[in-house]
Amino acid sequence: MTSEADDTIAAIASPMTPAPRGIVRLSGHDCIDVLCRMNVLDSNEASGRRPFRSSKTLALGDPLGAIEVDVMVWPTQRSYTGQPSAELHLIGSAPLLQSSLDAAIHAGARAARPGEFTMRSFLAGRLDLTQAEAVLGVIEAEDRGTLDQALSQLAGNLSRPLQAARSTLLDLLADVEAGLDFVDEDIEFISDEVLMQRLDELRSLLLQTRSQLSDRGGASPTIRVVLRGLPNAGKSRLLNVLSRTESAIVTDQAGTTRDLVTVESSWGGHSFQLIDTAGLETREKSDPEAPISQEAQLQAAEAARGADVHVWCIDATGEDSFASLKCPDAVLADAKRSAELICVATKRDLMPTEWNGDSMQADLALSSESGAGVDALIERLVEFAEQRDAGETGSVIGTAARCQDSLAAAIEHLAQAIQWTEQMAGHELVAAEMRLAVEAIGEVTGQVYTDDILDRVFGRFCIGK
Ligand SMILES: Nc1nc2c(ncn2[C@@H]2O[C@H](COP(=O)(O)OP(=O)(O)OP(=O)(O)O)[C@@H](O)[C@H]2O)c(=O)[nH]1
Ligand SMILES: [Mg+2]
Repeated sequence: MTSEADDTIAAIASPMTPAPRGIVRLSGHDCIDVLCRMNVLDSNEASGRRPFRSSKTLALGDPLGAIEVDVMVWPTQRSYTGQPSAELHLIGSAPLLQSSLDAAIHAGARAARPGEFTMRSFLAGRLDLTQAEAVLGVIEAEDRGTLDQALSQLAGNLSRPLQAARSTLLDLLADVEAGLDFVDEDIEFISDEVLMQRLDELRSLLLQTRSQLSDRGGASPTIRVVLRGLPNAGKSRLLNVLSRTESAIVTDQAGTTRDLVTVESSWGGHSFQLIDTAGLETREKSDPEAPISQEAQLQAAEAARGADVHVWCIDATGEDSFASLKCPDAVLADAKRSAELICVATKRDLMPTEWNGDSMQADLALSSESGAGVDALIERLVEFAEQRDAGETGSVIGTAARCQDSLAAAIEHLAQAIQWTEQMAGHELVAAEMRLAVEAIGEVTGQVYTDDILDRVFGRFCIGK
């Protein structure tokens, strides 16, 4: 697979469904020559070193004739794939895209295999393996939650700590190996005590990473549901009804809840953590309650930031509506990007029978007094949990599955290195285990790879990516 990394490859990089725009992508050392042979670059343009865009005509022969194309060229290694690359943008019609690809192949390119563009980017050091898998996750994401995970993986949130751990381990290994060279002179570059401590820290970090990955890959973690709204909206009473407990104090005085109240519940096989918060308010500085209120607001905001679902409560008997909340990005500005917003009209029993919450743009109306509508809220929560689980089959799961064995091996080699050190079995043995751990971590991020690993990662991509 890797030996052909210099070929110039071409593929249709946009969906084969009718669209205003479609893309044929090329990458490889002969990319510019291929474009010249297709007559979409002239000799002047072919010698440029800067990326450029040019409007051209591409002759596709009978019966299609000549079509307008926008040619975008990255003539040097400074491209996504680390090779001269180009894109032809044309009308997104399947026969035109196919004929343009045929023209590129006729001019000397080879049809790209699945994931070959991203693999080149990896081979050029533009992405590490977990980031390459995240590209797949971004392409395949069907909801904000999965997109969020994939973007965070693409940003290096998984590989950064692992690369740092590998680099620390290499430094420690250098110390241990330097000591081996001076063993007769009794020179020590690192004490056994410090070595064991550092190895143990690295082992803990890897254990933590592995458990994060298995959280993503296996049983879904608890879903955090935060209840928010103005004072007296009925948040605490709703928490009690949902959890069938009397965990939160309920009174008719606004500002009852101060500390967060948290209860666990389970519906439809999913675990939820329900969090009751202080009602949103701002108090005058002169108000003796102001400092307590301010602290309660901070706590509520913090809980909101970490929540998966926001249940926004508004008293149905009041004047307010959810209109301003309907743009979740505005409301959930500093909340998780994947957070769900459910707007709930409370105290439904105090409203006329025919009232259903539409007038205040509620997602649902309920009563903690009669229990009406509470099941509908629970159904919404379970639906969210199911969607999230269904979404968690993307690349991040792929990463989790691929990396479990390597991480387990790295953890085991570190444990063995610690044990050899403790038993004073000799630094040769310790160094050998550390080297194996370095290699195992490198398999996760891609410093160490085999054709088999590359096939597993890039074989899951579609052609053109
Ligand atoms: N009739 C009726 N009263 C309700 C309902 N839900 C809450 N209440 C009443 O509304 C008042 C406020 O309820 P809480 O649950 O304490 O309100 P809260 O939003 O937690 O208020 P703060 O903690 O002050 O922010 C209490 O007197 C509740 O009994 C409901 O569904 N029907
Ligand atoms: Mg309350």
